Amino acid sequence: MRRGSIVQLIVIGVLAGAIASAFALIPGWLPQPASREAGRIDFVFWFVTGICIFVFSIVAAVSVFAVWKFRAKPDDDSDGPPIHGHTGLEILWTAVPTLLVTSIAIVSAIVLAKDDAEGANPLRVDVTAQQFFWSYRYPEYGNKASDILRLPVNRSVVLRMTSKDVIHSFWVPEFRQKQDVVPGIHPTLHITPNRVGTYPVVCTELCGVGHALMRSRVIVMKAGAFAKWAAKKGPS
Ligand SMILES: [Cu+2]
Repeated sequence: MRRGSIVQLIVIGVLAGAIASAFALIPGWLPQPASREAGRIDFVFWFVTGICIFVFSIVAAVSVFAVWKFRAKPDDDSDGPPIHGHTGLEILWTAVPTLLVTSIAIVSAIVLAKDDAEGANPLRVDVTAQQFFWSYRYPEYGNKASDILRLPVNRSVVLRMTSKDVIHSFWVPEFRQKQDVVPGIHPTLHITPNRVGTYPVVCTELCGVGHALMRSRVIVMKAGAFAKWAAKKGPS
């Protein structure tokens, strides 16, 4: 291959990579993370996206270059010259994807294990899903009931989930994690909210005619404000 061709391939690849990166970064696809776990999940997301952009740049460069340099004339119906194996190239295109997929698996496994680990002194909240609403109870505070999930900031939380009827799925986009709530089993989800604010709780498993309306809110509060609210008697 001529040096000029390699330079052209690299220029096309860099251009394709720049356009793909702009599409990935500029629109702000994800809401601002609001938990420690979300930060780690975002890291995996961008790690994988970076690898995708890298692979896309190579494929786009070779495709554009081939269309540009080796275009057949309109009346040329002949086959191209046959291609025989190239051991070096075959080793390369097996080794590189193996390396990339293995690194994604390792990074994902580490993040999954860390996100699933319970922090010190976690606050337990019982979450009940049913057609078509969410409700919450706080065993540490006399089983206080609430229709809104209130959580203290910077404290590890364990949600213990129950479904009364069909399969639902708990999701707060700002916390990133999703958890299916299957009747008969009680999955848990560990969250450490790290930003005060109000975020939506969404059911992400089609659960019946009211599924689209099965929404609630989570309010992440300062520790003092949460303690004050939790100490108040009666539902709120
Ligand atoms: Cu639902």
